[in-house]
Amino acid sequence: MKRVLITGAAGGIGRSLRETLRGVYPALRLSDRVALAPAREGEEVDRTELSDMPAVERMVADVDGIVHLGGISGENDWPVILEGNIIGIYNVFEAARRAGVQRIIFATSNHAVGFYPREQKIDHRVVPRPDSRYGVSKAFGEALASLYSDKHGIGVLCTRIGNFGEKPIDKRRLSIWISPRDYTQLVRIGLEHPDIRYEIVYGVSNNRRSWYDNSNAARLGYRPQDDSEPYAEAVLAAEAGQPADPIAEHYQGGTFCASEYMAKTPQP
Ligand code: 15L
Repeated sequence: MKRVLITGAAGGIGRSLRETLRGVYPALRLSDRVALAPAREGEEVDRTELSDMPAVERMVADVDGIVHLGGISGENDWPVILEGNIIGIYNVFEAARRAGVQRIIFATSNHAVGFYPREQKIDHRVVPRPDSRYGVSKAFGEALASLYSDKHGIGVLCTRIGNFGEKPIDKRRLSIWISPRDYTQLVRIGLEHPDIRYEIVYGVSNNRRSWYDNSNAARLGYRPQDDSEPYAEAVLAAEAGQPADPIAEHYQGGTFCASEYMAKTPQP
């Protein structure tokens, strides 16, 4: 990997990877729709709207691998999701194919499978159960990645990210938290592992309360170093006595499931 592109580089994960991947590859190309801090040594800064195909083609020129974080990072109205996460990811994969890019790491989300109940441990083989239009867009991205892997030979690692941050912020996030250093490790596996064709892994730390069987990530060499448990007492104490929505509490996707919920009988 000589030149690695990060889309969505102005977001929380992008800003973190800009630091942790600095100097790991000879060139980091950082792109976002908004302005970024000026390039330092070993960096290139780019400004691209992912719905603009000619601009996306320029963005991917001469890169060996892409970490695709760009797009909308939560629930939104359909036109916004359509442009940012459906048209946007199509443009990235199609431009990558035309440019001969061999590797893509896709930042998919726990919300692609958010309607699994919390008592069920799920692995990378479960069918999608999106909990939002946002979750549907992530499931679409996973399917598109599968197509470009099978048909065009691009190696893709789909990282179903739980919640990225310095520490877990609530009870739900104790089960799905990922630390910056663990996510960096996963991204590096995606870029550097010699045999990735199409893989789904969970982007979570080694959390004792995890809802995921992340054996596929372990098979690829992922050895997460962090666990949310040391934060559990403080997180649970801060939440004690707060009213809990029964739908949000029942499903892994939490409030993404409860929002706009109208079904009379909850699915198991
Ligand atoms: C996500 O996919 C979002 O990008 C992030 O903002 C959080 O909402 C996270 O999921 C989560 O479930 O905590």
